[in-house]
Parts: sequence; C-alpha cells; structure tokens
Amino acid sequence: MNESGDTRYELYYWNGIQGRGEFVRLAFEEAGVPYVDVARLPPKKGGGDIAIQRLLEGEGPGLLPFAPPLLKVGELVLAQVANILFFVGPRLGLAPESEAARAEVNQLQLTIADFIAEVHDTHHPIAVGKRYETQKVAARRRAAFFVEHRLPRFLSYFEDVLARNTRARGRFLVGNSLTYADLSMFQTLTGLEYAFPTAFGLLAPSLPRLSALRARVEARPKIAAYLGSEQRLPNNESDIFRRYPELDAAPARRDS
Ligand SMILES: N[C@@H](CCC(=O)N[C@@H](CS)C(=O)NCC(=O)O)C(=O)O
Repeated sequence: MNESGDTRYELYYWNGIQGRGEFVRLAFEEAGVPYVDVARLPPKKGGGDIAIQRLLEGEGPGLLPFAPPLLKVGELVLAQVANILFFVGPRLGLAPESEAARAEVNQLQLTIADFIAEVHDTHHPIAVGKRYETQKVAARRRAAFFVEHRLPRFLSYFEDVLARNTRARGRFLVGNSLTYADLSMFQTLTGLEYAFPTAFGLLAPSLPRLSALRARVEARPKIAAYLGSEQRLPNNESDIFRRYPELDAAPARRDS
C-alpha cells in the first residue's frame, strides 16, 4: 500500500541536530510524502522542543512515549526509530511485500539501532545526561575498543548482508528494491565518516558494496535534493555522530 497523501504525519525530534530523527526524515523525503517537523516550527505555532516535552509528559494521545523521535499519526504516538519505520515503511513504499521480508528489514533496522547506540556511547560511556567533557577519559577507552573491534564487526556484517543478497546483486540489503533500512544504512555511513574519518577511511576499501549502496542512495533524486536543502542540518558536536579527533583511530604510521 502506498501513501495516498491525506494522512498528517508529525515528527517530533530535538531541534538543531540530525540525530535519530534523521532516519525517519530520510524515509519521508525519499517517498516524497509530506510530514511536519514539529519542533522546527516556532513555539507560537506549536513548535520548539517544548512540543516534544509535552508529548513526553503525557499531554498527547495514546501510549506514553519514552524518548524521541516520536511520530504522531492521528491518535497514535509512536516511538523507537525501528518501530516508527516498521509502521510507515509499507505506507511509504519502502518495505517489502512479504511479512517475512518485512521482519528481515526490521531485524536490520534494530541492528542499526544497536550500532548507533554504541556510537553514542563512545562519547558518553558513563552518563547520558552528563557532558562529554566530564567523561573524556572513559570515552577514550571506550572509543578505542569501538574503533578497533565493534566498528569493523558491524560494518563487515552489513557488507556480508549485501554480498549474500544475490537476488539484488548486492544492491539492497533486503529483496530487490530500496527499503528504509538502505536509507538508514546510508545515514549511518555518512555519520561514521564524519565522526571517525581515520578509522572509517581505513575500513572503507574493504567495504565496496556498502560504499556503492551509500553512493546510490545519495544520488537518488529526492534524497539528493533533500541533502542539498536547508532542512538537512550539518553534522555537529551535539549530535550522535561527533567529530572528536581524540576518539578516532590514530592515523596509520608511515615507516619509510
Ligand atoms: N532506542 C531509541 C532511542 C531513543 C533515544 O535515545 N532518543 C534520544 C534522542 S536521539 C533521547 O532524547 N533520549 C532521552 C532519554 O533517553 O532520556 C530509538 O531508537 O528511538
């Protein structure tokens, strides 16, 4: 089922960063289905971060959400990126037809969520609510392990998923058409390149299918238009993907 266009979709996500909201934005952008980015509206028009707080405090309908991104669709308020995408994916034409393949896409999306949580924990290894500067020593230790072990493990896993999808000759993660998991993979790869330029740069040559997937997503007309627009916020150090050189891999030594 594809979206007919008369449903009102409201995304609630913190102002000023791409964050986890971006995984949801990319799906709507690719589908060309309008959505309201509520917190980016002025508070006078019901926007601002206060609009998110209201939903978190139970002022909205439905199930009480724990953390943004939130998607409000009528009386439904959904949280958890993977859950939001599982719900809107079929409506946006970004999910496979079969129930089994939809579960597979969801499985990948949940693995991306795990990956993102580990990226976040490189700069916040001790306390989510405390500033990076208060946990820098632990962050260095955490990031060193992440860069050496977890980053290659996650990336080579997704590379292998593409390689095994012979049906699509490695062009998509699942099935033979684009799904929201492919868009999320793109977002993850661009974020990693920003945050860990050295570590990611060292791994990239061993990830030809992921690199090609990223380039293909980036070149899709609606995604390209979105990436070039003001709606696409630049990476910054309040976001999940942060460029702290001390957390990146040391550049390879040249012994000449
Ligand atoms: N697993 C959740 C994580 C949600 C999450 O951590 N949201 C962040 C912003 S990206 C937040 O505001 N968290 C507040 C909190 O955990 O108290 C998802 O994938 O949506």
